[in-house]
Amino acid sequence: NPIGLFDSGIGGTSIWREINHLLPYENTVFLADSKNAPYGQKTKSEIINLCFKNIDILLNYNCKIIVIACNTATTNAISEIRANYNIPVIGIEPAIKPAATFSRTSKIGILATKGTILSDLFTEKIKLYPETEIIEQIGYGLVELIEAGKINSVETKSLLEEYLTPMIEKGIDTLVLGCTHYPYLLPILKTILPLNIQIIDSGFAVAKQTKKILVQHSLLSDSNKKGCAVFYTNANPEILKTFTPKGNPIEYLDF
Ligand code: DGN
Repeated sequence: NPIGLFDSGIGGTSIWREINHLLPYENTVFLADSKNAPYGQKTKSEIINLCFKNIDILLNYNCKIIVIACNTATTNAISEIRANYNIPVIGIEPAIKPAATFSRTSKIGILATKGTILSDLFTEKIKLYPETEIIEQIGYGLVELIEAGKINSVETKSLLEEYLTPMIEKGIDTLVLGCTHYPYLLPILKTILPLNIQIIDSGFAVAKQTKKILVQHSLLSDSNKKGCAVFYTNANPEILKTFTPKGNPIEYLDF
């Protein structure tokens, strides 16, 4: 049975890549709910309902585990999801702990969606690091630009400069990418950030956690075969295609 992943759009393919890299023998089904992107601007109950809808579809494909490849969905809905589904669920949250541990200036920046930054879960988590100065920034507009395939646009670069300059001036040495769309901005981020600022995201940690839980539940597939992947989107498949490795089926699905 496949691993089921979903995101409020195409960004979660960055998590799919990490999982596929670590577990190449697993089958995967990825749902890109681009029609409803960005979740970051929606209310908690809207986000919960969208998550339930996505998980119900993934369960129709007999998924054995669900990976929420979206920080906004995780931080707003993971408890409700775990309370309603009897299947292992892996979530993704901004990597505050590794950032706080690695930072030498004890100043870290976090770039994430409004939904993530304003969530109760995130607000509680940052309280655990009173010694670290955490500079939060909502990435207004970035998900929309990425969804529109405008990663390398002047607009994207100037928004990033606007969001990051205050953090750079305050002396951060670590930037947390708290949205699964943002790893696709790495090439531009590297042109904006000084070399001493390290950039971290949670992709690899999520892949490792997925493997751990599969092992715990005896759900890991036979590592001698190669897994296959299917990507579904409820928006333009051509854009999703540019975010997935060649040769994988990408299909339009009305959901
Ligand atoms: N990719 C989502 C996340 O990680 O939060 C954000 C997309 C959105 O809907 N705002």
